[in-house]
Amino acid sequence: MSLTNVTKDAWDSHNKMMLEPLAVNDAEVFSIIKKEKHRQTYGLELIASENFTSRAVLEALGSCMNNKYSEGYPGQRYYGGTEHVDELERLCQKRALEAYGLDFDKWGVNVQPYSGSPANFAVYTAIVEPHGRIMGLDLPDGGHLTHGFMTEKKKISATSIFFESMPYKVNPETGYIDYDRLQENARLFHPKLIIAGTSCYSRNIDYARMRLIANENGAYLMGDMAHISGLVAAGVVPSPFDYCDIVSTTTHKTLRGCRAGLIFFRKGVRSIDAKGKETLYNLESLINQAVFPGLQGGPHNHAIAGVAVALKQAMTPEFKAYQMQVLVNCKGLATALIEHGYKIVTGGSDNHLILLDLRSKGTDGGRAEKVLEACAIACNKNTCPGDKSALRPSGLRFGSPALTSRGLMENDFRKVADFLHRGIELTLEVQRSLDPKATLKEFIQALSKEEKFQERVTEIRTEVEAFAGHFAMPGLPEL
Ligand code: DSN
Repeated sequence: MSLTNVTKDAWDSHNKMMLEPLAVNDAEVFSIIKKEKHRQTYGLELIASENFTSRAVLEALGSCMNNKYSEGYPGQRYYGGTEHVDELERLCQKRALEAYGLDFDKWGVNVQPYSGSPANFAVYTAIVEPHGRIMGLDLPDGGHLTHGFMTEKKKISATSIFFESMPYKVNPETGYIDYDRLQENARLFHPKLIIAGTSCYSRNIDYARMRLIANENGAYLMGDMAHISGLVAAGVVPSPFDYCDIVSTTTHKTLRGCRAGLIFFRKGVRSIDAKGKETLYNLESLINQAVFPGLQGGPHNHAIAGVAVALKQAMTPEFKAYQMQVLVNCKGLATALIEHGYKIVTGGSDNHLILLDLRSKGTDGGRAEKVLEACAIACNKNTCPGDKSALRPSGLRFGSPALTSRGLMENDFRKVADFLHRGIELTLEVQRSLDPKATLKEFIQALSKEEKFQERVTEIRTEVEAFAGHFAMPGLPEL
């Protein structure tokens, strides 16, 4: 068919289609989004890495900025028509540095990483040679995949395939990072990079101690503050910027923006030797080149717009109040669960999350997660320090950021703890009805097939939905 054969009707219809709202244009996708909106609104969101972003962020994210290619950096692009995305990217950089109180002469930032994992890989690509050595907190101990995760049998993360990874651990008795052992092992391993960051760790990191360990080995220290970046911006937890050479983060967890990543890097003098000779940082060009053209193509300008909006919000007194409440609510949740007889790893929390250790209760995270999910409570199973197998993690990770964004206060979190307790009690009941060796699949079958369990699920779920529906939902009104 040649272009001349396109009928006027088809062309008019095409033009109309391009202007239709989603509900009209694609009822199927619209209906899936509506279902997800309902799940978020009438459920209790306790996944520590999730949050509900604002209407303004979602509007920026859904804007025409999505349409623009702009490979390169402001002022040096491979495409025309980039004057506005240049302005946007510069604004986002400025706000990122301001939000963390950074001196523009001493720090720079790359706002193009698509998310946290690409940001971390870009840092390693920039400063660690292939098969160079990195040390990060082991994933079963609360670290992240991209901190070099591998098992005894297999290198899982690309960060352990392309770099040589030696993990550090938490003390299995206390749950706190074992800095002494990290120091001993670093003296043997001589890493090029040490990563101070976590995915499931409820305590503040001792950045000063990690700086000393890095210095002993001439290593770079990178803070991965993805989980706590909102708390850091509000100044309610210690800042990695005081001690690290590089800081990476996602922007959608406690920072409450859209999904993206940032890499902050130091500029200027790195060290001065005994004779007064200065060594300068060379991170800016290495990191910028690693992000683009090393690993990524065109930046996601709609995401950069959303991040810029979130960073503006992060500099307000309202944001600080929110982050303070995140901490209060998390402590309240921990206290209420302890009162219900549960054990919390490390005994409590300095930040936005807690890790519940279910070993003393005789169940595990996988089974409890399934029951809670059926009751409209979202959380995730997690290994606890000392777990023998990652296949049957014995803990549940809970975070307070998302529900705090909906306006829940400390007393509301007590009610949340009551729901969690009821869900875990039901988990134990289902388990007691089965052979002790029953698999997770058999557990799920019993839960979903047996009427007496379904009745209990419905009872809890109905109450959870009524409770959750009572709180406002940030974001776009309809979607
Ligand atoms: N997936 C995130 C978390 O849940 O912690 C980290 O990337």
